[in-house]
Amino acid sequence: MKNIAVLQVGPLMPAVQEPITSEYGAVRLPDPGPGREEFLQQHGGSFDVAVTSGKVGVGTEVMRALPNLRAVVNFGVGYDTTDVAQAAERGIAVSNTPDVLNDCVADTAIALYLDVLRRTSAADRFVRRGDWLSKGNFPLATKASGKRVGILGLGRIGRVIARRLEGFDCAISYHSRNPVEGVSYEYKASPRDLAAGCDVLIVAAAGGPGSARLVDAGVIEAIGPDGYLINIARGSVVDEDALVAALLAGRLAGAGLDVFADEPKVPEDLLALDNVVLLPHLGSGTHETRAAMAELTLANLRQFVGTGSVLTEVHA
Ligand code: 8YV
Repeated sequence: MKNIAVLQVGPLMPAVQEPITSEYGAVRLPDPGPGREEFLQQHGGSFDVAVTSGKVGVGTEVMRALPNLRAVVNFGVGYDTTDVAQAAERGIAVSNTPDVLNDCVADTAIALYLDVLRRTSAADRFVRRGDWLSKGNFPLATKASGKRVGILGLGRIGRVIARRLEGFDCAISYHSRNPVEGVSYEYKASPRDLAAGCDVLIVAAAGGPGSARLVDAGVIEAIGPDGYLINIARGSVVDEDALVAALLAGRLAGAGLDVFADEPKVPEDLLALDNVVLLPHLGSGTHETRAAMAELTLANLRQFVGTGSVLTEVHA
């Protein structure tokens, strides 16, 4: 096989960036701004593979400017930032890093679940402010065990979340594009039905055009003023303006969010709300899981260079 030319699109952790540079001579695409257009015009035709992350991806324009691209190797399970429709049309393989992050993203969902219902972050702020001394006992929270939990998207991560919630004696229902075989959880025909029948809605659906604003104002209303929303998937799956409006008006009891529509921007109105837990998209962010993601990213690249196909191919 001829020498493969590798393009790095966006920042990557050193465990990926260093080997792709030293072993494959990867060249970094200039970030949006001066020099990028010229770079793509001059060199775009020379790259076979792009290595990127779920945060940046290979979008429509960059992909068009790489006429000989044959693979996109994506660090991250989510690939909504990559134009997978164009990739499919052009026969470009796209790989992601499934499974290795299921535990950590599911753990993050559980951390948010417990925090939002039992109000541990709010209670921590209460202690630090000195309110325990001046105001006495912290207000009562909501029981977390035994709740009715709806999971939107019962894929790899959704199933691990469900398994963990079984340990909390929760009654689990779910909605996915199709019922999932081999699970005993109740299937609901729509996101709204799911929301209407649960105390806590956990969003675990993949991002991308097919799931944009699946959780709209009607779904949020169906969760109701005593219900909670947890999102560890993508900000795009939830109508963020509707969510903020519902939280401000008390039409939702609280929310736990690891993802946002326009990261790293978080709606200003949420910062003042004590019933909302805000995380900086850290779902997979542990040493162990990021190392496993790096390894799988490199394994996909190695496989492509050796055989012309990737290991964990995305079928959009
Ligand atoms: C990553 C993620 O932080 O894998 C994903 O889809 O959202 C996270 O694990 C991120 O996408 C890596 O760029």
